[in-house]
Amino acid sequence: MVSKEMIAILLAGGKGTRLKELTHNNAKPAIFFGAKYRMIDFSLSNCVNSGIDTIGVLTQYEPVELNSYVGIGADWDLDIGNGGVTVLPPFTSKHEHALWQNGTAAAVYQHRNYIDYYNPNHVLILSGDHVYKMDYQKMLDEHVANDADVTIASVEVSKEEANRFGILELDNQNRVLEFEEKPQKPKSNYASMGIYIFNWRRLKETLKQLICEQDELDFGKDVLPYYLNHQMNVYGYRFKGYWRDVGTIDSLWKTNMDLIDSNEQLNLKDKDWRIYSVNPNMPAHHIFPSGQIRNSLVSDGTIVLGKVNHSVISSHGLIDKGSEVIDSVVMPNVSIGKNCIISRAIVQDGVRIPDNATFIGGDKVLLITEEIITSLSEEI
Ligand code: ADQ
Ligand code: ADP
Repeated sequence: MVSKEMIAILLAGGKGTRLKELTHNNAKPAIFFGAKYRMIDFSLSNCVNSGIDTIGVLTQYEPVELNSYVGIGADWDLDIGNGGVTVLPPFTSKHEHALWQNGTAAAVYQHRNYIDYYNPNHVLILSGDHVYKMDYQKMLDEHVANDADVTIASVEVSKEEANRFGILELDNQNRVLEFEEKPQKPKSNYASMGIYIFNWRRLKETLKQLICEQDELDFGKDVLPYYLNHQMNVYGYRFKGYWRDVGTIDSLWKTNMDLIDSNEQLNLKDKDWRIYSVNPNMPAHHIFPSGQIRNSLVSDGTIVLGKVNHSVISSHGLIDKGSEVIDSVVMPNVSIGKNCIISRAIVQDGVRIPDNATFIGGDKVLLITEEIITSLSEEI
């Protein structure tokens, strides 16, 4: 077995409660995005493009769909011998106290044998629900040059959203002076991206010790504060590109809309940094004579007889005659009947909207689910 310089662990087990029904029976990283993708495609593709060929995907919450989607990783060119992508569910053994992995760092510690198998110098920790393009190799170069114990990727976020992130203060050498996980009153809007490179030996020793002392172990809440309190080398990596943590209905909608409105920020046409996805193998989308599409993304197999404006429409959909879809995100396998109006909404995958329905979102984006359609038809 050849030792690897760095392998990646992709945390894909969170419940994602703020995405409501979209995550009822589907893990957050398996959620559809941008007409062609699922959220996890971004982190997996970034790994492949950065030359990282070994990725452990830690699952926990509703992993069935994620499992079948990732498969053996062939769609990302990760179906290789020594490494590739491995979906790692929680397990019990005579050494483990519990099946349930309480917190992100506890989950990583449970899978230490997987990591040890590749004997890496460094471990890259990723989330499955971020939309971005990033070269992790550049971050590793800085991590090694600084002789860091951990390097935290960081980025500027909007002031209004700063309290949903870990907030950092860096000095001009990029050393982390302060870190606060989701503070109620953030001191700045410089945020942790939840992406870390750890020296593996150091991390394993630390987790081994901490796991005996507490039931729950999170990177943001526990491990980073511990590193800082024990004067370890904690550095930040200043990421400059487009990055979004898609954790709420509003941010999911906005990030989809960014693909139309500011597509130069996250250029998905870049041949040097491709975002791979599982191809649904469907015929081309078909716009009938009554159909009209403006300023929108429309994926394969979708049939358009109505009007689509400023929207993101996934594969295998139907937008029937007389209907209008405006400022909306439509997930795969959705059928929208005749004479409907859908505006500022996200339509969950598989939903069938009956004829003559009107759904108009306001300041808060509307999530149209099967439950909503069923209750509507019961009222009639
Ligand atoms: P959050 O994203 O809120 O903040 P957390 O809930 O710990 O952090 O989840 C991180 C990732 O791990 C998510 O992708 C989640 O789905 C997954 N996950 C959670 N528990 C898991 C488990 N037991 N097994 C496997 N996967 C699990 C973090 C940082 C912040 C930072 C933001 C940036 O803590 O400091 O600002 O990320 O998005
Ligand atoms: P959100 O913050 O939108 O609810 P996250 O994915 O960030 O979603 O995870 C929220 C919290 O739920 C995290 O603290 C995570 O540890 C926890 N969690 C992870 N898996 C599960 C699960 N299967 N059931 C309940 N909570 C979970």
